[in-house]
Amino acid sequence: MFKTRLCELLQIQYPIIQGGMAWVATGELAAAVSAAGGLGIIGAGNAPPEVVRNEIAKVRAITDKPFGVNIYYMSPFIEELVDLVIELQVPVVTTGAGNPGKHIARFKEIGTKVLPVISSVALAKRLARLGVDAFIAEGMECGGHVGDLTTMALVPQIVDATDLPVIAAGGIADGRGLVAALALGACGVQIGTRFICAEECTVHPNYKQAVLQAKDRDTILTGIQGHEVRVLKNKLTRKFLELAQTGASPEEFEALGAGKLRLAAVEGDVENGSVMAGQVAAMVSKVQPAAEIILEIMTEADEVLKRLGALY
Ligand code: TUI
Repeated sequence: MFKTRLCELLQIQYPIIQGGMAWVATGELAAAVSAAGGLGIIGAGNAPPEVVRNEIAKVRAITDKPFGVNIYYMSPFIEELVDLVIELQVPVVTTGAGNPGKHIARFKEIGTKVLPVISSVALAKRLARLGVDAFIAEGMECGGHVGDLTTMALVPQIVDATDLPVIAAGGIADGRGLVAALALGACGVQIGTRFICAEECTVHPNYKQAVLQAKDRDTILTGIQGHEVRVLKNKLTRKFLELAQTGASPEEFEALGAGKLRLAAVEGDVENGSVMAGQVAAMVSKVQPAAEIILEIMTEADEVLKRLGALY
């Protein structure tokens, strides 16, 4: 099977990193993905540092392979999380929903690789100057908090704007998506939605079922412009649509969304909770071990590459 620049950078076997999904990507999932040769990532979300410390310990109890922590920049615990990641010498940090600029020098000092998730060329250019190691270019097909551009449009523009490695995210669930990402100039992929249905993922079983049952048009963007979140349609998204009709304030939108990801992911209330998932949810058809997901993706990518090679 092939290797890419990403495998070298992160010291991993396969060019696949797992999305750092808040409340979903716990130590168990991250450990399984890393042990299988990808890069597992703990989604810190809004969790307090002691919870994240515990998730890191879980990973290290299972594997000594590299892994990462995703830092969500709207978390109330940003500074404590940065301190924790540095104290525990976490090999890789991915960042989301904000600019990690002021922390990059501290991560670099101890050799932690910094991979910001970005959805615009402007941010890529700014962060490249500050010494990040690679970019995760996330298109709006992804689940959760989204930017404006699709993966197909965003990835090549980021590739052209920087010499750093680019990882494609959003709309990728299988080997075809991985090869497409490579064609766009990426050196790997970040996959979230398919890993929700990994056996080792500790999210509530109802959440996995909701992803398994999703059809092509079952996701929708909720929230106010500039802060849209992609989720599976349910009772909560109908309430969001009703609220939009009334010309509600940003505060009212925020109040409707508060705590709803936990409600779905932990409590299993997938009707009133926020079931974040990408447009590829319909391509996820079974619960299977993380290692099997990775092997299937790599085997399919090999086949696709051979099929394309045969065109010559
Ligand atoms: O972070 C994500 N996706 C997420 S975070 C999340 S947790 C959540 N929970 C409840 C409600 C809402 C969210 C769910 N999904 N993706 C990474 C990402 N980050 N995409 C785009 C960005 C981004 C946006 C602005 C990165 C940087 C940025 O910087 C602005 C600036 O210039 O400072």
